[in-house]
Amino acid sequence: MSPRLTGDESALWRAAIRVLDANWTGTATTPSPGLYPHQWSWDSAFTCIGLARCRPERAERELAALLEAQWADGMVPHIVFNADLVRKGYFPGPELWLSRDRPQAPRPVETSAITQPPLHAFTALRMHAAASDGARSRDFLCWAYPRLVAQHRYLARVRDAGGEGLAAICHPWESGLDNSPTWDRPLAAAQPPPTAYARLAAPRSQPAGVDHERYVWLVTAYRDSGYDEGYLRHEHPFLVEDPLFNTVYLASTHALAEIAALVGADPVPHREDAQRIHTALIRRLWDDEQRCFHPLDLRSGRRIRIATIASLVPLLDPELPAPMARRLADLLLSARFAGAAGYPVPTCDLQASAFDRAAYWRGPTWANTNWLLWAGALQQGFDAIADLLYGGTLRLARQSGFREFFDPFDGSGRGSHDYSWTAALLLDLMAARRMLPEDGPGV
Ligand code: 2M8
Repeated sequence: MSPRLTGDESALWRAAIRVLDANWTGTATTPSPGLYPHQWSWDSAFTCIGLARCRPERAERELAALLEAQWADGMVPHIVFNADLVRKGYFPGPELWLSRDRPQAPRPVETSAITQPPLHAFTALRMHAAASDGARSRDFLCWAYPRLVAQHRYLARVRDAGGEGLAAICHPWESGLDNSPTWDRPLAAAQPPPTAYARLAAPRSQPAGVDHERYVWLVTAYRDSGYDEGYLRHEHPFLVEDPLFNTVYLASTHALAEIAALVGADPVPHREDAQRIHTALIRRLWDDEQRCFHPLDLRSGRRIRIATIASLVPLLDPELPAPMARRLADLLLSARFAGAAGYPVPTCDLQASAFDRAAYWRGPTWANTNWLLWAGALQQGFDAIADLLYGGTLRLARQSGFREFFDPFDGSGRGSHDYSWTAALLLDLMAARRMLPEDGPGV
């Protein structure tokens, strides 16, 4: 008999669904209506993983809305703007990106012109695995497959600036971990000219100041090149190979091979791509001295040696050599990460000088990175670590609700309330243990 939810867990399940229902716009789930009122790329991927457990048709609509906003070159934008919102509801909005001026951008929606971790093929496969209507779900995969292939071709064709199979990111926003200390050095090296940017609007409080100005300047520099591929590879001042982005890319490439088999396409090219990404991930980003993965700054040619949550995410690589997996597990459990945090896993090494328990991606615990590590721990057969991450993440939501992020020492909630991926991933964690409410998952 499958385990059932306790009263407390049933309440959590229902509350999570209420959050996702409230954040639904009709085509997508906003990360949080107040702070992030549009559709974000990797938020949608995480949210669809949860929606697949309770609102499967809506998961398909959401992923479709994102893929319909794909650029002609295959790039899946990190934001799809909601045209119904008053302008300036979020800065920077369409007025910074000016996607409407670019022939390769979709119509009539407006989008950003950079991407985010490509979790979408991985998500589509999970949606299929959770589906009760197999035929319908396969139809959706048939529709999504060529679009996902185009997304991966874009990454291989345009972003492999290092030439060995990894995809480089051109902006901290593409990492998803915007103000991670990882980006401090490459951002500091990317010096904008003194007149490059006059503040257009008062940005939100986090991250603010000089970093935010650099973020905007990086966008304007890329935009002013006409979002040119050659400029991006050869001149753009920020270009980094990141282990989190590339592990997600690898996981999705494996998923593409499985999707190909399901829709009657050839899985072999995807398996070959996965092999190439895996080899490059280890060859280029494994730091034997520090015993974890670190990003490679393609502009300076140097590793960025600060341990963050991204250093641990390669646990999700199914072919990670066992000694490396063990070292990552040791680091994860050490006093630098889970071992000294009451509410693991902090997003930055607790012993790093840049660690800040309250500052967004510089230390707090996030549900999505916990979820990635949980999936990675299961992948490696580290069941005790998976249990730790499962229990810790549930405890955070029980104590503080579906907050954007959490203090890693006392579990208090920070950032926005009713944050979609926190709610969605809680649903997935509970469903993965087959803990479903008596009256059906969609209650
Ligand atoms: C945060 O990023 C946006 C820019 O993309 C922002 O700071 O305004 C990050 O947490 C990112 O990972 C997330 O996708 C986005 C929306 O939740 O917010």
